[in-house]
Amino acid sequence: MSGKRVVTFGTFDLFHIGHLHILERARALGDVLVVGVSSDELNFSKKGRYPVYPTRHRIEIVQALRCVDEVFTEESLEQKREYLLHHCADILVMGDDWSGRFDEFMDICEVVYLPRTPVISSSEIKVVCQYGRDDLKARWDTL
Ligand code: C2G
Repeated sequence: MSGKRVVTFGTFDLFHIGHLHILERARALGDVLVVGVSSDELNFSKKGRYPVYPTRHRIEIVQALRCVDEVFTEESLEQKREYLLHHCADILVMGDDWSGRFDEFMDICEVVYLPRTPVISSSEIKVVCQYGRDDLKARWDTL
């Protein structure tokens, strides 16, 4: 194995342009992009509800992206250090909603927080599905 390995984590539910853009920017920081997709159970334990799409679907969607090289299931938030070591991370990338939260791993890899894409999120998509997207359309067109 050669090249700089970038590792990132996420749920990637209702996959949207913000997800794509962070994965593309993460991949551009190195040569190999490894994505830990959080399991349904991890989401339930964290948020008290399951994602809309089951783990298998979310993994298949992320795996199919041109910018993604490897995917694994993130089963536990507490195992981040093990995941980073196991996947030989040179860089850990997260969106800046996680700013500072993963600084403890700076002893084993570089930690980079990239700016989130504004306006769009899985939660907002759920709202749009319920109420329509008229007010968001103009903002989404700028992304
Ligand atoms: N993201 C982004 N722009 C958005 C929405 C999300 O850049 N508009 C980024 C997030 O910052 C994150 C990644 O996309 O880095 C995945 O986002 P989520 O699916 O919301 O994942 P999250 O619930 O933050 O799970 O161990 C950490 C968790 O697995 C992260």
